[in-house]
Amino acid sequence: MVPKIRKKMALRLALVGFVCFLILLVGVVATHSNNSKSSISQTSLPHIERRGLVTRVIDGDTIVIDNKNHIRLVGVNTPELHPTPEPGAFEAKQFMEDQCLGKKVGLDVDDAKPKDKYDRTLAVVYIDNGGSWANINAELLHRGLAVVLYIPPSEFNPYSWAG
Ligand SMILES: [Ca+2]
Ligand SMILES: [Ca+2]
Repeated sequence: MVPKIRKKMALRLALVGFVCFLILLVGVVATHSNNSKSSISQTSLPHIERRGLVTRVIDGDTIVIDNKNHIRLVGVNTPELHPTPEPGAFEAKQFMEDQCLGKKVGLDVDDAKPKDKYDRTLAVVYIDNGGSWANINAELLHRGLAVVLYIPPSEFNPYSWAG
């Protein structure tokens, strides 16, 4: 009788141990996924009017979607690369490449002024962060990679992103 009871106890202990391990594992995975998302501010319900694949990053504030449409990020200005690179120009371009190049993005086109004088679409660019959207124009400001460039009329007030 005694060995049988011990066997039952051992089994029960093993089961409890396994359940503890599972709980721990779930906790570690949850913590990890939270950390990986916390770097970029999230917007739950942006107004996305168009979508496109980013095929080229020209500089920190200008991208090309679907190989043809030039998009100028509205409300912000990043340092120029040409004719001579200004301080921070490469950093801003690199950030845009890391965030959007080769990815599908959402656009909220400026209803008050859809294009600039160079025929580039003026828009807020949203990146898909696994189900939630991040305003990349605002992110450039938050990271100090861009400054506010507010040219009315505009649908957007970039000063409201800067805080
Ligand atoms: Ca610029
Ligand atoms: Ca719009």
